Amino acid sequence: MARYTVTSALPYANGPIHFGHVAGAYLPADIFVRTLRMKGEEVLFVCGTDEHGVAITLRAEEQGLAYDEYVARWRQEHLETFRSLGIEFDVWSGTSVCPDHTATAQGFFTELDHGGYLIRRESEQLYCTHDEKFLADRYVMGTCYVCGHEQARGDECPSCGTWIQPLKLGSPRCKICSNEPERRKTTHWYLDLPKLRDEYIGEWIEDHQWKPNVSAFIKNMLADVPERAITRDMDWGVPLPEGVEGREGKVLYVWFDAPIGYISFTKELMARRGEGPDAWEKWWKGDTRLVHFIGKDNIPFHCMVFPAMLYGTHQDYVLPWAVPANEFYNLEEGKFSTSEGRTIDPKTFFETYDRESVRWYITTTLPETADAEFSLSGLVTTHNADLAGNIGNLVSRVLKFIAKNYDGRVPDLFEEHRAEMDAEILEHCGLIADPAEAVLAFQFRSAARIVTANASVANLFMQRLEPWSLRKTDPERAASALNTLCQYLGWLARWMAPFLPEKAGQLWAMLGMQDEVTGRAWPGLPQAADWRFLEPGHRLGTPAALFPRLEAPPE
Ligand code: B3M
Ligand code: ZN
Repeated sequence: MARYTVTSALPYANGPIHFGHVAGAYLPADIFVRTLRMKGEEVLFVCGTDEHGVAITLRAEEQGLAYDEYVARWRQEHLETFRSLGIEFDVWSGTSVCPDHTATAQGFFTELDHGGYLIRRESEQLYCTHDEKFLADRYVMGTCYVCGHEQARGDECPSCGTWIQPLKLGSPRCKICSNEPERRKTTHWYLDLPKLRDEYIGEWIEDHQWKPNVSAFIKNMLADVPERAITRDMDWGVPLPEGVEGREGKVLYVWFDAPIGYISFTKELMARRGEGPDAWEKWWKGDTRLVHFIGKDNIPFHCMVFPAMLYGTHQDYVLPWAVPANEFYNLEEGKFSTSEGRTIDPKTFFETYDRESVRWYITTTLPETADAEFSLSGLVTTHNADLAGNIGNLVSRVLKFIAKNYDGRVPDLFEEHRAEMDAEILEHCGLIADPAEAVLAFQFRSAARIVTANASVANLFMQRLEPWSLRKTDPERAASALNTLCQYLGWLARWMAPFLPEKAGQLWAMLGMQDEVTGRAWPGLPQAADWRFLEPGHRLGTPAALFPRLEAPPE
């Protein structure tokens, strides 16, 4: 038994969730968590919205909304998107509303400061005399000094990806009023990443086992780690702790407070459950495996910056056990990107496509080792092949035949046929693997392939035994074969549950089971001695088409 603290990247409360995000950080996490729960592990699954930062204040201002009102809309919208995909967190909160967030984030600041990991430094920054404010990162636009792009933002150049130093931008202008800003002195706090790296984190990163795509990325970064500013001149965010000199008008940088949200949301949940003031600690300080599901653009923060912060507090926080970051998931030919207008909104999508087909298709195409692509024709082909053709066909042939010819009850198993049936389905038809092993290795595509391969086993068994014709020539052998198929469908339903929770539940009900399939223990692989759990004569439910075939999408 182990304990797992599982997080999915906190989505910005600033725009819709796309399938790209779903594939990167949410669906794999949900499958992982569902598998762990069925395996009887202790799991906490944390998420919520990332609600601070300049990108958000800018957008809210554009729309004439108060910041809190603006982020509340997205917090709700995201939750609905996740629900529509069957992604279920234990806690869903937001960094501007979680009651524990301010104190927790300020605590990090104070502890890092005590540890000598914060540097206070005066610097020049662009200031707009018209709007009377310092222009934090994206409030400045100008010409990129690397590629010459004229619409570079003060934090990043959208054309070449350079992390921009705003003072170096050519022809800088204020994003709000377009006037040219002036330089003024201001004080900021910097996280001393070089020191944290040299003291401990560098070595930890070198020694840690990372996913290969993560490893390459993170080890390259180590050589050149900058001190990073963790404060901003603005009023939307977590204020600096009381008593810090010069704190007025400053908040913590969004990337500093956001990952701390994982911890403050945990505290919020434990308080809501009435578990006592220290209950959150077992998820962050005790013996737990911390797993961060993220997309690849979040690797530096989750593999280096946040671990450095956790370590630097000297509060015995655990460091990540695994960061199964995925590559990018593209939509047909272009990136999922609001600015380029190429988006598929999962919500409208579900009017045409079943959420389970979408979960399945995304799982089978996850960008685990390389960028991957979502296409409608792929969704339809995969649904028709794996779900309608393989699993759905199997279920309906078996259950309808039994409904019609055996009064909807599990047929008898005749003792003289037991060994033959066991050997046939458990050995000769190609049953090879337990999908949970691939899930626990973060190989979700391969886990899904194992589920379909396991379903193919039963299809092959049917082809070889042909219970429909056997029924006329050898009724006892036919009944025994169908008994075997019913048992096997019960295993298949449980294997499907983390991936296709709703359909697995429907199959489970068609088998006449009264409880929740997702609440069942993980079955592992069947063993000939005791894998039959349905008694002969057990009344099955009503068979129905589990996965109706889909039409080809419009060109
Ligand atoms: N909101 C970035 C993103 O959505 C950021 C993740 C925060 S995780 C602590 O890509
Ligand atoms: Zn201005």
